[in-house]
Amino acid sequence: LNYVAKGNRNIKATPLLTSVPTTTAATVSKDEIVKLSSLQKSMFKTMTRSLQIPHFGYSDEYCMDKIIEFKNIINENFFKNNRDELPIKKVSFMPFFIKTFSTALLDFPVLNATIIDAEDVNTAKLHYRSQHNIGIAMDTPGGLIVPNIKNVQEKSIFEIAQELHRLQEAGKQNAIPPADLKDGTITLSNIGIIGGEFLNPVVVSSELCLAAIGKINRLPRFEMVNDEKSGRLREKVVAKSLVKISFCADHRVIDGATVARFSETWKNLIENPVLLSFKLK
Ligand code: CAO
Repeated sequence: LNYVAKGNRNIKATPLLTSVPTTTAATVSKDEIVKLSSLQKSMFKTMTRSLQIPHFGYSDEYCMDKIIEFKNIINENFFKNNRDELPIKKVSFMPFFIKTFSTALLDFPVLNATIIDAEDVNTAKLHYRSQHNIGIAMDTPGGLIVPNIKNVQEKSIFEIAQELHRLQEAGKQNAIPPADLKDGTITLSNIGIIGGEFLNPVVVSSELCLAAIGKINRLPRFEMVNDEKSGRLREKVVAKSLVKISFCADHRVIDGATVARFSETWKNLIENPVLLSFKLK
């Protein structure tokens, strides 16, 4: 995923070499052989390196109902009242995912670490990184690119939304500044904006963990409710907005239980965003 961060530092100056777009459907009327684009070359190298890492996957389903409510309140109040003065006009889901992810990460610093001197198990060390530079997989006209938002642990949801907007606008022009592509520490990928529920993500060699977000769907689930007549608890089918989250982690140093505990912490924040305010200074 972070192939651009590692390999291609000159995005604006490097037009795609292929005549066949990689991100949209194109009709090929006759057979054609084209060189890999510079983005594809970088992805080729980084992903080949990635697949040498023994990794594992983990998935769970999170309820989005309260984040949707939270987002709607912000969009209907904050943005409605200050619309003309603000650089962005609304907030999407991503800043909430990013902030809750970083808040959960504060209790699991190993997931934000990297392995150094990894060639030999006797010299290998873990570098714990205090900055949460969260890479955002971005679908741009030039292809997949992964800029990162620096120091998310110190940023508000509004600041994250502004940064994301800046990166998205630059991504549309294939003009993401090289500094935004460097020094990522962990990655989030929201594939659900396009479709699909699960992803089988691949972690890059400079990071230990990555999480992918699927499509938010309205689905029926059982819930325990108080029966008004009997006063007893009973099961009821209710509609919920649900999203599947898929993780990939480096199994050389991260175990499944750590990712499962981290996921439970992140899930709790997404399902109860009021908890975010408890640590506000
Ligand atoms: N499920 C359903 N709807 C979603 C969603 C999800 N998971 N994520 C976002 N949406 C909705 C938003 O709410 C918004 O709807 P409204 O306009 O009605 O509010 C709409 O989709 C557009 O959202 P956005 O453009 O504001 O996007 P975002 O901030 O949520 O995400 C970004 C930004 C950069 C993550 C996304 O545009 C993107 O590029 N995703 C693709 C990532 C990718 O390619 N991953 C694969 C990597 S492996 O090859």
